[in-house]
Amino acid sequence: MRSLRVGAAQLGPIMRDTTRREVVDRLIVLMREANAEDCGLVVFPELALTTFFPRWYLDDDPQELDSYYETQMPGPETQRLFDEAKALGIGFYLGYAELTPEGERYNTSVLVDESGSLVGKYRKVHLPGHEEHEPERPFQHLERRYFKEGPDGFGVWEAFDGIIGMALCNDRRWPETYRVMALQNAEMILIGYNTPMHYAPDPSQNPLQSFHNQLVMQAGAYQNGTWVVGVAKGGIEEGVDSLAESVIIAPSGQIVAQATTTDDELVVADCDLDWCKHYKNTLFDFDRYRRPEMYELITRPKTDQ
Ligand code: CDV
Repeated sequence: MRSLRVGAAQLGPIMRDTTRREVVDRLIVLMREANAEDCGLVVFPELALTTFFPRWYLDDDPQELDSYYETQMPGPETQRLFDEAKALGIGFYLGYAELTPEGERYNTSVLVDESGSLVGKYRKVHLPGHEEHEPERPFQHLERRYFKEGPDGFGVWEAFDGIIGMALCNDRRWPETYRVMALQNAEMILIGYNTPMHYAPDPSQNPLQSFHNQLVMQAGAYQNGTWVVGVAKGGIEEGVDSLAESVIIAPSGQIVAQATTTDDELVVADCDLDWCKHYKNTLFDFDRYRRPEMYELITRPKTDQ
């Protein structure tokens, strides 16, 4: 049995004036807690180093906007996290805003192994929200203004004695996110998220936030025979209430651990990576049962009946 004990390190709110140092302190507390529980991997949320700044239109203050991005990973403030991981011998996934030397901006995550070395980087593919200021909204969701769509797609990495994939927030709602990684034999998919309880384009979805969160990640896990670790930044951040409910989901689609608060909280589960084989070798034996030749888009002529 290849067992990986994983800690889903949910974060409560991070305010506009919270410093990186204060955030990294909180991440280190959670990392130490995960280590004390013998975790081999700890998973932090999307944009885990700052407040969720796409809620503001910041054209009047480009300096403030720039302050939310990392130009290096590890950088001056995050090096402590890498050092701590190495000292403890624990790996981590971390979401953050990336500003490249070429001036490109991405919503990014990294996977770091137990020696503190970078295993891989993922740049968010499905960017929700809008490009322009929409003052009629109670708050903005300007991911499409502040980030470029990730150009690299969904890769997987050999790490932690398994095959690990990464995604970010809105990606979790799209079946192809999981399927593209499962076609590369993903055994565990790590997903950080920031999900406001209010969805301005269609508030009828507001009461369904929790249901949809579980629906997509449980289906993604089951239909692809993979573990899914979904980790929130939840609670009321700068007046915006966001879903917490971080979860660890087995390849059966069952939730094996779930956060109970909307604050910093670690939930832990022993994840048997060999459990994936049950599904990948039976119901979801892709080589045997998938019919990709049937997946072409065909517009059929209208028939009489
Ligand atoms: N950060 C996100 O990607 N949030 C989206 C919201 C805006 C719908 C999500 O899918 O949770």
